[in-house]
Amino acid sequence: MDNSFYIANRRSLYARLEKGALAIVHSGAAPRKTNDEYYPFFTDRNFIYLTGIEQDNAVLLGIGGDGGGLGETLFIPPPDLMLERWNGRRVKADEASGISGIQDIKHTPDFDRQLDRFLASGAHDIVYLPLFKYTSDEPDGPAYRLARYIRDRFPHVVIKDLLPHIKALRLIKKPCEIEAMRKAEAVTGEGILAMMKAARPGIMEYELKAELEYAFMKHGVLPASPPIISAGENNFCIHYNAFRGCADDGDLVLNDVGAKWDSVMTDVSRAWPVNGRFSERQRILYQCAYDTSEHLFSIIKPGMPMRDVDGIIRKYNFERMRDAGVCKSWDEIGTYMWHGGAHHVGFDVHDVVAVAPDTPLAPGMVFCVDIGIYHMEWGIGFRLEDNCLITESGCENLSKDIPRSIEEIESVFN
Ligand SMILES: [Mn+2]
Repeated sequence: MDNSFYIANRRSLYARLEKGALAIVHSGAAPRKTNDEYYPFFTDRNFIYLTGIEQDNAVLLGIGGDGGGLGETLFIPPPDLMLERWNGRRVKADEASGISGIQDIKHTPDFDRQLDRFLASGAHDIVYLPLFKYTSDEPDGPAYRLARYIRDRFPHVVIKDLLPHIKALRLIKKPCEIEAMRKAEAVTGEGILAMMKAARPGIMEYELKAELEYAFMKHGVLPASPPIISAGENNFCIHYNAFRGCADDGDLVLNDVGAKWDSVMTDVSRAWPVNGRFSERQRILYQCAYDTSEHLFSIIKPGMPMRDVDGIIRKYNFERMRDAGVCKSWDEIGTYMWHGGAHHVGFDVHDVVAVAPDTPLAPGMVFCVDIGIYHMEWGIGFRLEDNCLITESGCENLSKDIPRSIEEIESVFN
């Protein structure tokens, strides 16, 4: 993505904050896995949204107000020939400046000194940090550690959460994000088609995973999040990740996968019979989900409250299942529908955005329309999940080209 995207994101962010308030965002570091081995580094999504830089142990220091980025500094790890020989090249100052559009590049070890100077000066008495934990008992990340440091050394400084401000920005996707998402959708489609084309009764889930990853890697693209590829009864584990099962004749294969392009993710679920033909019961249930999805894409438009997406999915799908004779009463629907159907997608696969149940849909939002049906008695479970872009007049299904109707799916096997 062009650095004008990151520059605009930072300007919008700084403009939301009090004049002189500091905004600090860390890129993060990979946690240790075992002995001297680390998990792969995954750049903090807010850091990359604001800078475009994939480098561990980097820090963005911005200053609030309408200054348009005056006073912002990016701290990157200094060149280190020995460490780079082992662990790979570090981003250099001129590259970092080119990618992010930040003029002032310094080295990470200078960050503490500069922060101390700023806070001691009395000119900056508010510090914004993105204070996010998924569970309250998880170890402190760099923002929490820094918050504690500031509280101990500079008790007059007020610490505020930067996250609501970044979440407000991330809610509405810019045209370049949507372009990146379209590319990611195309790669996602290639991955799913590769699996369908390789399929035959008896194929292992890990073989299908290899097909998906090979299709992605031909584009140098990584999965947005760990792919979910399961078959038969394994489809009843919503976040299944074992890949050891076998897709037997008569099984539905479930893919809940997405490619990442330029930091933008997709999240698409498809289900298809490993033998290429839907059974009668698979056909009944799949058609309910498909009709529900088609209905949603025909009515979603700006102004509709976010909660209605989930609500209508559940109600409409219930009516389809009732008409098909599968589900007798509304009270039973929870037996077959195990999860909600609408989460935003963007720089995160479950995107971190400012959205509440009554938030009206607005152009530029992208969220999943996900219909899951789990019929344990019949041994059939699956999801049909697409990525919905809100447009000026309605919505667009960004993943519509990936086979989704029964006819489209069966024709891949013919
Ligand atoms: Mn998904």
